[in-house]
Amino acid sequence: MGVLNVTPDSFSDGGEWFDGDAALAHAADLIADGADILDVGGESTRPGAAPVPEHEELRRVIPIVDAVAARHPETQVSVDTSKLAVARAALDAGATYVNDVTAFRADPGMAALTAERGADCCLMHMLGEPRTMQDDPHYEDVVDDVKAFLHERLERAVAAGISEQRIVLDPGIGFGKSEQHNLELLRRLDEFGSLGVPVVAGWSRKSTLGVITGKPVGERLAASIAAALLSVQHGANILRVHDVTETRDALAVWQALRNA
Ligand code: HH2
Repeated sequence: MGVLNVTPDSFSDGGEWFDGDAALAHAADLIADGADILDVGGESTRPGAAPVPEHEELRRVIPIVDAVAARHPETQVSVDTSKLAVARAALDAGATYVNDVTAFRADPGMAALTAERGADCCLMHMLGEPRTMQDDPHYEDVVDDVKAFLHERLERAVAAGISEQRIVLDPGIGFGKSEQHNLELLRRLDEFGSLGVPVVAGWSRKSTLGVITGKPVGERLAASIAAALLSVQHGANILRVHDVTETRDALAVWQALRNA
């Protein structure tokens, strides 16, 4: 899953793809590099981020979804949103995937919309909301707590009529988690396999990698690839990344070794 942020303030690429032509050129690059899913987002969810009004998110996201879906019909276009109106308009414009970092809690209508349209969806765990989520997050046991949450969200989504084959789950690296929490989620990621649906890992450029390496966000490529490969080793099925070609190369080595 390649990330395309059409925002002025995303934590690693804010402003880079805000212009429509730049966004479409980057989408083409990510797809040529081997992204199977392109995740288009118009609202940053970085710690401390302010919410974006609906009309502004629609203005940012929909023309890009529309153009990418028309130009790259072989690629699944995902919309990274928690807003019903944005998801609906994106599905109308050719998206077939809803990536909701609130796991359909921000707008309960999301589950019904996703079911009705037969779309795929990613349900992610987040403790609290972006503005405050990094203020001393606490868990009894981070893996058990996140897993119980995702299990409940999965059951609700299925009850709303979404086929289980269309649901993937994501522990939400960096969303209301300390470095230790994130590392514990990676170390025990295989425990999420018992939920019975694919697991997403989104480590790309995240701050825990900066803490470990001491590197700023623009210099976390090697650390992101290490985390991506370790996630696969621990059972991740989908990697949400900014650097598709490098991640693909690393995965190719992994797969060659596995098949040797
Ligand atoms: N991470 C971000 C945004 N959306 N969705 C899922 N399912 N999993 C993630 O780990 C995830 C996500 C944050 O990264 P990014 O989109 O690069 O930054 P920003 O939220 O600042 O736009």
